[in-house]
Amino acid sequence: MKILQRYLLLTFKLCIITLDGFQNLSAFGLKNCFESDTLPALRKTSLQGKSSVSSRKPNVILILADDLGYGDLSSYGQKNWQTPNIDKIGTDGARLTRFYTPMPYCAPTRASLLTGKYPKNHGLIINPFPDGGVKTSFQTFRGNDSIGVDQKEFLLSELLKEQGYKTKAIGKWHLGHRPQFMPDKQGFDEYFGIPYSNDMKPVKLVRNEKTVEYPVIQATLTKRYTEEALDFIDKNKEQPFFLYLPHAMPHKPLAASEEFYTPQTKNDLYADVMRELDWSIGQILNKIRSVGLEENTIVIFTSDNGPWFGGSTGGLRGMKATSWEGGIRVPFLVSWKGKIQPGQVITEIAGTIDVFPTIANLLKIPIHKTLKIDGKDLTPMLIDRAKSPHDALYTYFADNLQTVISGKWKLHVRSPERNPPLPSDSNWVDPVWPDGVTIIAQNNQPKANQFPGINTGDAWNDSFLIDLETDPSEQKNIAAQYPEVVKKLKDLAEQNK
Ligand SMILES: [Ca+2]
Repeated sequence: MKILQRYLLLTFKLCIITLDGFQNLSAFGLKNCFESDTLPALRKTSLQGKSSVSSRKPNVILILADDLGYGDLSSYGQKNWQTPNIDKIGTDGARLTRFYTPMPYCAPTRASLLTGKYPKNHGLIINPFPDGGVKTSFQTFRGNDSIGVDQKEFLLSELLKEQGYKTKAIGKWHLGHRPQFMPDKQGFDEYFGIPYSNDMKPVKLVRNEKTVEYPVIQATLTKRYTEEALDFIDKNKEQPFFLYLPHAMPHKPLAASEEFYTPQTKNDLYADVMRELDWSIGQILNKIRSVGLEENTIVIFTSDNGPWFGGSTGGLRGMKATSWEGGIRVPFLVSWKGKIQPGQVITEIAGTIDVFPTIANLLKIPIHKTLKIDGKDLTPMLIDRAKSPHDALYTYFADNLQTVISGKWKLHVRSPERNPPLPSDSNWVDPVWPDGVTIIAQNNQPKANQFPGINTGDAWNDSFLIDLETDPSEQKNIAAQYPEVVKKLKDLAEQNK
């Protein structure tokens, strides 16, 4: 019912927008709107229901890791642990080396993933916090207990549900935990997971909107999310499905099941967690193959932002919550057997905002122009080796524009650092700690001296230009040598702040 209402609302808005003023309101343009050649997908499913949808429509599995760094996968250079299953998505298809999230933290990026918009345009620019935020010795995590992604936003889940897809979200939602924002109100038939970060109190496990476990046994979360995903694939192998799997790990507190936890080797909890995450993706890929859906399933793996302590940026500067590359550049792997040529390594710029339009286009679902999506379709890049569709990408922090990225250039418009700075004391223990049950003690978590990125280089000033081709670690400000580039990027910044 909500989708039908939204469709009618969308149609109404379209008509209003396309009319010059309201002089033709009696005719309402409705006929014209329904005859728009860009609307058939919405019209078809809204009017005919999902029974008419062909079972040959490709499935979509979108896996999002939490705080997984650019250097956390073997295929991106990680040497301390192996991630063969996650890497396989890239060798079966494409691996992108310059994929950017629009913000260096959770909720805004997740809303961008599902709406295709920059945070300033979908409106969720800070994290929902069930306890209103956390104050620690070095920072305040500002948040709000009552916010969520605006209900007028049209999510990827809703687009696919309109097309007759069976839809399920498993894991961290974080687009609002109040009833009106929950996944079952946002195009998902089913939901199972913690509705926000696994360090936000009260940590509770929810099925649809009902709490089914409190306190949560975090050690078995990855395992249980995986089982839930496998079950969903099994039950829906005869019809198109959209599985959105935003795993809880490797967000702190880290927790692994007994099968992967190795207390005998100290300081490698992050590796344990990564091995279990890799196992999870292996299970899902095996399942797709065993039920014969390998050639009819698009699989995507990415992360919502850079790593916190213990992870790796792969030699990029900074970390989560900064606008250095370590905070915003993340792995992105995509496969679709028979459609996306295997073994591609793509070095063009792309971003989280592109996932919605790319999936829509791969599935040949038209997106109505009134949705005003910021992302671009990456299909030509993935299928035909085209250049990036973006002249520039923009990253933000809350309501501030932070960086402009154009080809090899990156201009830092505002300070990329946190203020006050992150702790560096090796005895520092993260005071943010959830309620709940875990087999992992707090002092086993990575410490502040396990800084995940590079923390050297020139200090920021208000004219700060980096050549990422020759200086991916952002060590040297070369603004003085390229005043014309600085001017061009500052002009773009002005237009997109
Ligand atoms: Ca995150």
